[in-house]
Amino acid sequence: MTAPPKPSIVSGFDEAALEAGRLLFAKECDFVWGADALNQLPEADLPEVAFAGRSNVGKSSLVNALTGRKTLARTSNTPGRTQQLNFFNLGNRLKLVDMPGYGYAKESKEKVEAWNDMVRRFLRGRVTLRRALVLVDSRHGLKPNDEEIMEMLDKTAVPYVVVLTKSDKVKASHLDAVRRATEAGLKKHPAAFPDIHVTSSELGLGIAELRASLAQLAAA
Ligand SMILES: Nc1nc2c(ncn2[C@@H]2O[C@H](COP(=O)(O)OP(=O)(O)OP(=O)(O)O)[C@@H](O)[C@H]2O)c(=O)[nH]1
Ligand SMILES: [Mg+2]
Repeated sequence: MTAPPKPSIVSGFDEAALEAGRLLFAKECDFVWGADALNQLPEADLPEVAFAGRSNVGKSSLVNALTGRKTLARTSNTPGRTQQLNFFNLGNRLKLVDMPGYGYAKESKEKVEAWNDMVRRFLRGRVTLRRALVLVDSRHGLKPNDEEIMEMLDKTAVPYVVVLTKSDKVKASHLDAVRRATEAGLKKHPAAFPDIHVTSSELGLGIAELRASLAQLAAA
């Protein structure tokens, strides 16, 4: 008996798309600027992808995993590490925007509110923003503050995709349940892509597929 043909589709991405993602994310990626406020944003000159999600969900780690650089974006065990809108230029084709987390942090209430406000207003008003990634912890699934940000993105018609993070931390059965519950939860959100990405920045799972998906947004 002959072996079955090697599948050319990996989670909906064909080999050409995966290669386009690999090539894009192999390019130089430089930190451009960290904005403390919306009047300090860098020029809106490239398509942008924003990394949103609760504090500590793994936004900065995902920027590092995608770009293959361990310390490009600063990460920490302590929630509230990222305190600015941090812009990274990927090969002059795409900007990645690592954002402060919403939710909790060991900072004053005022500071956390100010970050939340900056994140929301950035997501609502940035003309070059092509997509938001809404990161959700595989252990916990969607939480009320994720719902809130998704409702806001629905209203402003910013297309977004949910990325389950830290999939290495849960059993396959739990992951499957959270994935199904999350997909069901997305049905009521018109601007959400129905398919979600399951990733582990630690193990590199789902990273090639996410690169392929983001490569479709990059400037020529
Ligand atoms: N096991 C595991 N740990 C992860 C993964 N991704 C991130 N972490 C850990 O989770 C913690 C938080 O990661 P960060 O990337 O700093 O999270 P963040 O969302 O940027 O957090 P804030 O900037 O504080 O909002 C760190 O200790 C990371 O090492 C993953 O895929 N697997
Ligand atoms: Mg961070």
